[in-house]
Amino acid sequence: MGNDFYNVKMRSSKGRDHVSGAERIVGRGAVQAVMSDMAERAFTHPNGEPDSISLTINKIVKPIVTIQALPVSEPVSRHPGEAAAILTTELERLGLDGQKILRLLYSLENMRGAALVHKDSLARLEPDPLRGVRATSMDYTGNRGGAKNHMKEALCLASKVASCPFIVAELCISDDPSYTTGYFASQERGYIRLHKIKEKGDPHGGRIFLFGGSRENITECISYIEETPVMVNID
Ligand code: WAQ
Ligand code: MG
Repeated sequence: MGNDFYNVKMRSSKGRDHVSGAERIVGRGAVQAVMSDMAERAFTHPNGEPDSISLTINKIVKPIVTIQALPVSEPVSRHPGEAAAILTTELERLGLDGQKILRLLYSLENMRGAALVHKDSLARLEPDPLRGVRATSMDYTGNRGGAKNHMKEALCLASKVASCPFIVAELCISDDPSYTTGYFASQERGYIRLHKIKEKGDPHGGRIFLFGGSRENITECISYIEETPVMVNID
């Protein structure tokens, strides 16, 4: 009992709009402190005070997988054109159609999750394309809670997604109008930060998980990304 771990999740909304979310994987003894920290994070979100905050606690029943964070690199990227050029190079290195994939990335309507896309046909593989696939059930070492740490949370998510054997790469643009750094990530190339991937003030964002498996692997891939508990060793 004392050795059980729990997935603690927070979601907040204002009217019908989503405001913020967060999750942690912690031992029984830390649950109470984490819940109070998350409620505070929800109340003080820069997008305004929510009128509804949900906190849920779920005991982790599957074994927790521990992985190493992807190595981080930071090439010079001074404007969206430069970021797009780096993305294109990375996609072409994988033998993929960089232009088409970028067009899809910039055309995604804000979703809760990521588009799961076949790397060659670019077919959408999610059961619900409006929602997308949500990477959840993960946390990273040294997480002290508090306000959203865009980079650490993204590195944690990207490391988990890249550790799925059917994913060849991920592309990400934040939907936060003031956060203009995005990334490209893959097991081979690591986590490549792309500053100024969009103009300041642009509320559009999105994620693409590029799938390289066969039809039979889709369910297993989604189940790993959405459900397998993963702890990412970040330091
Ligand atoms: N799983 C899958 N997709 C998600 C998830 C999730 N858990 N959370 C968000 N998304 C999708 C969704 O379509 C959002 O619109 C989009 O990603 C962007 O989400 O090194 O803040 O939470 O400094 O706005 C990158 C940090 C920050 C780069 C990314 O994304 C760096 C970020 P946001
Ligand atoms: Mg956001």
